[in-house]
Amino acid sequence: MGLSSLDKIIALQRNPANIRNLCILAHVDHGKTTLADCLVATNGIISSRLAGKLRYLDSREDEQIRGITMKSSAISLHYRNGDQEYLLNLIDSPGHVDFSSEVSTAVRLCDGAIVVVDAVEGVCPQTQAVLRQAWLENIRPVLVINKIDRLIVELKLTSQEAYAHLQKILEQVNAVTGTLFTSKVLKERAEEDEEEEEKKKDSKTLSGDQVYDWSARLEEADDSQLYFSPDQGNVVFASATDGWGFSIQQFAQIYSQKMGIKAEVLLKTLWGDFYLNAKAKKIMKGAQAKGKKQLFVQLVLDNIWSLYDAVVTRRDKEKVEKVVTSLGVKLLARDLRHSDPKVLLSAICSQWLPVSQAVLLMVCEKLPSPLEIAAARVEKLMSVGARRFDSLPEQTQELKRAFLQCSSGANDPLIVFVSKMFAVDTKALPQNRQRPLTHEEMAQRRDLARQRHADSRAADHKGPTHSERTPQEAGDTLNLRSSDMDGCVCQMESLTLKDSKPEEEEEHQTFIAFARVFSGVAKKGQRVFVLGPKYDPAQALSCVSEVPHLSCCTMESLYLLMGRELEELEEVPVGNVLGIGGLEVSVLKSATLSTSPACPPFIPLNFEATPIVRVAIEPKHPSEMPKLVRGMRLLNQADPCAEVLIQETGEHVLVTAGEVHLQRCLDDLRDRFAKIEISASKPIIPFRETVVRPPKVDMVNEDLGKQHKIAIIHQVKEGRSSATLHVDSGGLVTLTTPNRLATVSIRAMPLPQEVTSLLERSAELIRTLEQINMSLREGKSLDISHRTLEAIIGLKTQLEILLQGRKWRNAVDRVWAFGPRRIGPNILLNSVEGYQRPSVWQCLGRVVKAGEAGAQVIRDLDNSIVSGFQLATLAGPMCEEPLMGVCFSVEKWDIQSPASPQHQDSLEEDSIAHGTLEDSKVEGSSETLEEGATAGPIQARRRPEAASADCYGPVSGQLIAAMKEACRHAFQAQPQRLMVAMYTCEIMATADVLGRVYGVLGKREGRVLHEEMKEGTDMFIIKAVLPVAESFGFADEFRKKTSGLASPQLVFSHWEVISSDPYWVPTTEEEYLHFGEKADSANQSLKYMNAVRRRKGLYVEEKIVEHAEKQRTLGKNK
Ligand SMILES: Nc1nc2c(ncn2[C@@H]2O[C@H](COP(=O)(O)OP(=O)(O)OP(=O)(O)O)[C@@H](O)[C@H]2O)c(=O)[nH]1
Ligand SMILES: [Mg+2]
Repeated sequence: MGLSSLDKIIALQRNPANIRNLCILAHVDHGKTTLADCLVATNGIISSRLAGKLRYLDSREDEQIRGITMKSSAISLHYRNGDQEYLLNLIDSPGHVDFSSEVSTAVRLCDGAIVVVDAVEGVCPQTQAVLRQAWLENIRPVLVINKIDRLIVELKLTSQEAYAHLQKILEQVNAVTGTLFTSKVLKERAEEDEEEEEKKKDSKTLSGDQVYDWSARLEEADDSQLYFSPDQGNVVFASATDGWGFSIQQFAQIYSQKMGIKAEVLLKTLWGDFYLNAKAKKIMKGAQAKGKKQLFVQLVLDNIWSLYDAVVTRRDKEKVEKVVTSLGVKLLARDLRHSDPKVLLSAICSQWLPVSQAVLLMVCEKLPSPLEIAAARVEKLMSVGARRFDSLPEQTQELKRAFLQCSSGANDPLIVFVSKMFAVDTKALPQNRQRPLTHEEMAQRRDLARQRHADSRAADHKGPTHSERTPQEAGDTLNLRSSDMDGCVCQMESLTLKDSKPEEEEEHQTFIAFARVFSGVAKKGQRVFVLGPKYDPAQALSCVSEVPHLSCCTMESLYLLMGRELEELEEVPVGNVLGIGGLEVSVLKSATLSTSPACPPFIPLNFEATPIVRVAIEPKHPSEMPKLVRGMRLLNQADPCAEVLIQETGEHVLVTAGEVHLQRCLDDLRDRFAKIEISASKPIIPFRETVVRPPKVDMVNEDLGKQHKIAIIHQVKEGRSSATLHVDSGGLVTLTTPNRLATVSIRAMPLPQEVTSLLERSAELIRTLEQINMSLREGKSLDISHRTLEAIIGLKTQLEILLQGRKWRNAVDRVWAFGPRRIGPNILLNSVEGYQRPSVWQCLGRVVKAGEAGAQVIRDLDNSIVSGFQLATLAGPMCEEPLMGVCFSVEKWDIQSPASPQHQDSLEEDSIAHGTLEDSKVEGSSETLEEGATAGPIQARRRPEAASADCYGPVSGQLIAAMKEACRHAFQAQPQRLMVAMYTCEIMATADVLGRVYGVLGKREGRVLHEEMKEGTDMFIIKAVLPVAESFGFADEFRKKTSGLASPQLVFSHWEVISSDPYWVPTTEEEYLHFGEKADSANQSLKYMNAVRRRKGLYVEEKIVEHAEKQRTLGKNK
């Protein structure tokens, strides 16, 4: 980058009114990076001939090879429109669903977005997702309908048909926006009404009943600015590869001169059902009804269609020349002679309707500058968790002003948000890069050299007193003047020091923070506070001592992000996107930086992708483990979505969003972060365990009730009952702790499916609820926002609606805990008679009536029950996977006092049952002894009761273990099932490959949900679900089978119960007849379960050789 343009950008950074921070968003392959190329070419960074082919912002090798973007990257561009100069901080984002977290990081830093839609494919799942993300972050979108050339060349539509097609696409996009808008308005309305009602209650002025008209609010709300419409100037029609694009303003201007119609009139009528009455020279309405060509078709599309016809389809040289002269375009002879008509086409188009002009103009006019940041957005960014903005400390609320004014005065606090960390090669940093010399510097050096040459000559004449130098030395010191000498020596020394560093110690990768300044000026070397996500400004403002979640760091260097390159800066004022060096120690993935402790941390980024694909990783050579650990740490920091963890088994596990993401992470680890050979396990597929209602029919669809059960030969109910365990026929499990002091009775029940999915969806809310409960238990009071309370009440009401029936009477009020990890989709119910403990809803106020309030005391050891439940739900008995959709109801819970005589008896029994433990009972000793301590058996029998508990460890621990075991047995007493994670995939395919699409789906246990034909094309859209377990290699197989014509996008959607029972063996006569005694037909869930068990090193019940006499070698088998 030339110095002059750098200076210009630095100057422009100081004028927030002319800055636009924007990102390009779209579904995968809709042409974001190609469009970015066209914009980058306007700044001379790449040649305009290569624009659209180079994909400059896809700087990684794998991005170029695969042809998809994987990391979002930013570039600053300069644009002049008339006398106004603008600075555009442009971020290109990936469209592949695996990398949607990169979109979230980009959107947070921007004020506006260009949404690109492929004219053929229309609105796709990711288009909807990005529109929603833009909406949630309150940033304004503009639309580019790209690839219009495909309508001409591929689909061969007429201009009229293309118009109808484009109209439909606009409708689709607006429908998505409309839905978002409606839901927001209705929500706001509901909130306002509630607030009003509360106020009324407070002032006790009750008015009569009111009838709310919900649609009234929708009509009142102004949505005119919201929708995409060409006459609003927020839509550009383009073909990025051919280099053309236009908004209707451009055509309005062209034709207003030609036809003498006012530009404003044309602007309103160019898009829509208007036509030109040639005789009357008037624009009239109702083109469709009268069978006339719309103005847009006649004046705009027809021109483009005839150009394509002349240049690409017919290659009519004469006509081309005519068109060229009429457009006033100048062409080079080599373009005219080129064998590829596309070259000629883009040469003409890029002069006639350059896409960059149309897009940049729209961006500058329609997207907001940082100054226009909405107050609502600021409040949302600052209100973390359950807190309300107006409950924040006063100093914090004052910061809102700094945000809104975009102030960059000396006293204004600096507020920076870091949305991700990215790694660059240390050698590529500007301070380590050799800078090409500017003209002035070269001239200066030339002068110096001449002078030295003259000096040395003069010296030579005087005599050979001057020591001789080698030519290289002379070159090295070319620019040394005696006055500069000292500085240079220092510089040299520092260089030598660096060189002498051993190679291994050198950091190859440096982390740069991808950030934006929201207030104040960031200066190089400035010290700032790093605010963790849990930081509370109120705490910092009230106490002087150490504050949790607050640390300090120095911004060692600031960079201007220029795609593949970085430029060093001294300071960056408010409203700009920048890179910050030197934060790798203090910031993991994202953070808020500020000079003011009153600043709250920003709300966390909302990621749409769920990391689901996990693999275990190990180095090829075990000695390289430390390198791998370090590499994984770096990878974790460099990727917003990847998770790195060490499992209890000691495995290093990497969790990614999908197959492509996994591949990229592995490549990064191998080539950049660890630089060692690694081997990755097969993807570890997550499962869930659940119970279902007992079946009413058997496997051959016979009613079970009437069947005469055959003696259970195969189903061995091993060791279900023992001295401490009792399982009754109804599935109630009673378990006693080893010391016989406590007994729990538990029953497992399946939760209705709607409840499970509701709990899953509400995980965040339940976490908040849990936090609130925790603070209540600690006696702290928390100012909970109205919205959170509403949400909690909403969740409770929904649960009450869903849990109907005798079995669930009062169940919601008796919820003891959720699990695993206190937020999962399993419920612990308190059905213990006479134990009234506060439920999880205690923050909502009294659940029981005032009279009973006294009874609401938490019993001792209550926590152990919860812990046991958490453990049990974390790893189930089938294959140690988490449980889902199971309700454990504790029906009895007794703790006996240790001195009771009844207990002594049971202790005697117990000592028989646990023969090995006998010897640990020591007479008269109040000391705690470890199990297995050697002591005489005679002494043991006379041991006092009080100390007996100790030999089994603390009672709480025993109770945890007993509770866990009881839950597991209760679970096993019900029909158990495995649940698989499902992906949804939307596939677009042409009719001729449809058969093969179904073939691949069928083979992988996919299920087609629906199929429809895309209007105006010969494409089918197929929506299907597919188990994650079957998805590996799916995309590849798909591409191969359909010759690359269809490529699916897999998005995690839900968990599904596999209907087959993994423990199933034939039990009825019919089943025997149908399946045979061995019943060795494929049992999918058993296969999955055994695979997991084998991976975890658990016992797998399998017959390796059955009928040994029948074994034959393969050769004979032919
Ligand atoms: N016919 C046609 N093809 C285009 C046009 N724009 C882009 N393409 C092609 O579409 C493909 C994808 O383009 P990209 O720019 O990489 O798409 P992207 O949206 O950046 O894709 P991701 O970053 O992977 O989401 C490339 O092969 C482009 O050549 C266009 O206007 N017309
Ligand atoms: Mg791209």
